[in-house]
Amino acid sequence: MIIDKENIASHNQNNLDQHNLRFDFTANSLIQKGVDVDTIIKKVSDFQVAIPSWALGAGGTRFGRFSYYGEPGTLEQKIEDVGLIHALTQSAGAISLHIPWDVPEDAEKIKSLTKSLGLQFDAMNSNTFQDQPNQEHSYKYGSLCSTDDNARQQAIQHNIDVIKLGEQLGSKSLTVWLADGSSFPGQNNFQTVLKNTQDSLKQIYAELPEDWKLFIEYKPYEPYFYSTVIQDWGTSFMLANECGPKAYTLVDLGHHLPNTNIEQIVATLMLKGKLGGFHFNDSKYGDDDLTVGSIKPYSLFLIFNELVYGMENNPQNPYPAWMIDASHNLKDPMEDLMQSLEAINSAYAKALLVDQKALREAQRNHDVTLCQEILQEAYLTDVRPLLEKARVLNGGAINPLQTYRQMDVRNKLVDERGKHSMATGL
Ligand code: PSV
Ligand code: MN
Ligand code: MN
Repeated sequence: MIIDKENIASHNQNNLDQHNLRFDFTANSLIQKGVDVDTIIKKVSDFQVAIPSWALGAGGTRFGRFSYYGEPGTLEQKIEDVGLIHALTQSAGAISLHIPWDVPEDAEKIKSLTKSLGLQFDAMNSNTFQDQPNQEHSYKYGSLCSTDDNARQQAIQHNIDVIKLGEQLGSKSLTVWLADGSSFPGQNNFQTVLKNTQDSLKQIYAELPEDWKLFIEYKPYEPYFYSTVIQDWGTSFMLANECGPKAYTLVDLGHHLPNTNIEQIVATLMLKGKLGGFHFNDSKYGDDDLTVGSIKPYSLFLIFNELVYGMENNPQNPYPAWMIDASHNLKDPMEDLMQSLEAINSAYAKALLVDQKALREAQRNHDVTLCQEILQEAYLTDVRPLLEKARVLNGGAINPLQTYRQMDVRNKLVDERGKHSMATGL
């Protein structure tokens, strides 16, 4: 392990005075306003976001893939990278695997490595959007929606196999994202492909262990450009309801058409107890998978405002599964993921600062101006010292990114793994 608690503690020494100064100022200002600062720090500490195995390698654009060196070439190395991020941030306590990219040679070994780094297994992700070498039936024209019974059956079986593997590892959920759709009008019969998808999901659901959840992702377009079978939250919600109580909708921030009111979708799903999971990223145009909070931080805050409200007021909704779903082709993925975690924790902490009582009162009085003021008051608070405190208390770095650079982690990984290692994945 390149980083241990002692290393981090010694780097923290350089930042401690600054941190204390900033923390005291922020905490005192908030306490004066009646905020329970300790509770906010505790909630931020408890908030753990999974890192997907495919986010540790350099993702491609449609036109090229540029390595950034020292990429994790094996599942063990991907897990170790998440371990590094978690050691520094104390907020990435889980990894999400994608099958068949991440099939372990020895599940027990992988399990104990993961545990030794303080990580858990988040949702398993199936892959029926690519044909694998030697695969018998092609997914070129769809998988769970396919009108080719053989391809459809093969895709169902793959999902069942992923559940079985997840059981060995100790995962508790399966996320299904389907590329299934069409690029040209007339290519698919909408009703047939939807019905096939529904039937397939029901067969997968029937194999789900009692304590597991099924997450159904939606996406309006891409890779196909005319229609996607599970195109929106309504379709996902309907399919989840058809499957049963262990099936939920999963919201991926990048899977919406521009200007969609995602916070309202969140509120609706939580009211109905069907928001199962969340994939964080940011985008300008579509499924851009950019660093969380890099384009629309205020939207992220508004989404968290609904998540916080939902977590406090909707016991019918289980605690959602959190994951970053990003792709990196310019920045070092580990740096990018740390920036994303900071943005997530920051939006969460700000949402926790919203004076819910005052907001309800202002809403009742139809004081629209005050409603906005209350949200802005929370959003404009600099919560970074609170996030630093949450990390320090758990043995993380006051400044994870700076510590990562000062420790020269990337170059150490290049020494260890070589320059041209390559991750399996997108
Ligand atoms: C494709 O859009 C995608 O980004 C989905 O969001 C999935 O969650 C991910 O790939 C992995 O399959
Ligand atoms: Mn996703
Ligand atoms: Mn996506």
